[in-house]
Amino acid sequence: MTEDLPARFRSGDVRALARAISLVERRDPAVRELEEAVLSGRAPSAGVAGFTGAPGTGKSTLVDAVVALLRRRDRSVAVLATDPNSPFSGGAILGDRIRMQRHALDTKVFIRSMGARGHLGGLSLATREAIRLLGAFGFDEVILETVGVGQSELEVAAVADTTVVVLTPNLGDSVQMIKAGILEIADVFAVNKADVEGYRRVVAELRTMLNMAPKGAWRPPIVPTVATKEEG
Ligand SMILES: Nc1nc2c(ncn2[C@@H]2O[C@H](COP(=O)(O)OP(=O)(O)O)[C@@H](O)[C@H]2O)c(=O)[nH]1
Ligand SMILES: [Mg+2]
Repeated sequence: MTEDLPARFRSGDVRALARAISLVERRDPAVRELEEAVLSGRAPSAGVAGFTGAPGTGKSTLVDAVVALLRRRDRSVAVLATDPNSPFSGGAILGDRIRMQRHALDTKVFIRSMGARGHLGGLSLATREAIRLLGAFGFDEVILETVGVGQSELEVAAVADTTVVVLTPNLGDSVQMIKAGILEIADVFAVNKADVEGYRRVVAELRTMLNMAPKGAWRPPIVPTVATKEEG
């Protein structure tokens, strides 16, 4: 670790933040020293929203829309895209980077992907630490985007204040989700691609399933969205 990493971090150098997250991801012992220096008891913490769902449901598009919304409210926001199957890390996944290009020059937006490196539970551990660093750095909000593949969405739910489960008008999606026990972890359901035929059926199907939950249990709202038009 370079001597001045904590100082650079505290001065708001975004490259120091990126480096700190890489240390966390690699489980580099040097991160301890940095954390001691920057994560004091008074370090601010960010609000955390998680978006999870099958590939292609429109999570990145939705997140991009939410980032734009937060920026209009002058909130700074960091996006962590985690893909437990991906060995890639350090920078956004290519497609997402292109999609979120409009925020590229905005210093109050930070976009980064993290890999899980094959550790079960490693994703949530590294994500948790990265979130603390992002909060200490001064970000108001952190958005997690993760591909829904079994364990990962449970990990997202564990670290996020609010978990949004993204579905689309495609029967396959919802059936998969139930298997993964996703009904229990959702605070909100987004039925995205509401411009595509069949979304009403998914909403109805979801409502039926939620009605089977115990009485008095939290009933997550179901919100139809059209991420590509920033609707919903
Ligand atoms: N018709 C329609 N297409 C959408 C909507 N939201 C996203 N898409 C498209 O769905 C594809 C996958 O979106 P993406 O955000 O990459 O999904 P992710 O894999 O869940 O992150 C892209 O081609 C998007 O343009 C929507 O609301 N309506
Ligand atoms: Mg994506």
